[in-house]
Amino acid sequence: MTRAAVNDLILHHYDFSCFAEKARLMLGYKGLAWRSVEQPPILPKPKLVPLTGGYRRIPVLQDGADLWCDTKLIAQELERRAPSPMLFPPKIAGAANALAWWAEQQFMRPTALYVSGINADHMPAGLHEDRAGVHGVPVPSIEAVRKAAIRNLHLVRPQIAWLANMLDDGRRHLLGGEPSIADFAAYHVVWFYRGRHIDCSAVFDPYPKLLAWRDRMAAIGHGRRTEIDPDEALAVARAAMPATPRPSRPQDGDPRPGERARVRPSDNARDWSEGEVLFIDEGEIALLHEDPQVGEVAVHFPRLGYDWRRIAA
Ligand SMILES: N[C@@H](CCC(=O)N[C@@H](CS)C(=O)NCC(=O)O)C(=O)O
Repeated sequence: MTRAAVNDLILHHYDFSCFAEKARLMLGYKGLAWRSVEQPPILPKPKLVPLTGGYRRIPVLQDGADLWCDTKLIAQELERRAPSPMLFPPKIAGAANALAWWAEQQFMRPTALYVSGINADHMPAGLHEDRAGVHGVPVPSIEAVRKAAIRNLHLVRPQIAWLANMLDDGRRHLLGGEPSIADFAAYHVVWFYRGRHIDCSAVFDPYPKLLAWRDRMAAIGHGRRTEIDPDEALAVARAAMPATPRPSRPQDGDPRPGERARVRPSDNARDWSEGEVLFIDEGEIALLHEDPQVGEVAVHFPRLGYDWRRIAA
């Protein structure tokens, strides 16, 4: 089966998701057309989970019967399909990936707790309860959500100062003149402060260069977006076969193609997806999963930030 054209891409997302904003902006940076499926922000997600075999997070990229989970892998898939402009310029790829990892692993969570705390009374129904489940903690009282804001403000302020310092010499982007994956990863965290019921972006006011960078990133836009119904995305997967994978390069101890395995995020929303290993290398593991609604799908995960287990035959 040949790969579909770049504009056959479907993004499963919802508007206020910050990781989805990173994906939307990367699609815009690559100048791509894409179809948009709005998924619910909380469980149940009956039109997503059949495609992913259990993974519930947003965003997920789809092309036919192939699904890419996690924006780290979505970024790499977009780079393969549309190499220019680059998200991972070779000379700075290490620094860019490391900065992106910091932004998403350390800067994002206190940001979410700060912004959600300030907006505690204005979040969609059921969100606080759902996110407690995602993070495996008891459901907090609304008072506890409010109180988390001030504690987390003290954690985000020094990190905002780091970001501002990186831009202080007048550079247009974090690692030079052009955006890299570091900018997209840091930008979507900064984006999250804005546009909530109570806007929280005054924390950036002391840093005009950071604000100018934020506005430059926002101006990249989202590419060409067309809305489709979630059932259409399920029908697309049902009508297609997973694309032929690249040759695998398993590392020591890895499951081999053809073995059964399961994979889940190691940080939160730790729901397993299970299937036959279709592809594996140092950066990615793809499972062939079968679902009565969509038939066979290939569900692709990054290695970093994910656990896997072999399933005995
Ligand atoms: N590492 C993941 C993180 C994705 C993530 O945490 N997404 C949030 C939304 S911004 C999510 O899915 N929350 C739970 C949900 O929507 O069900 C990525 O890069 O895609």
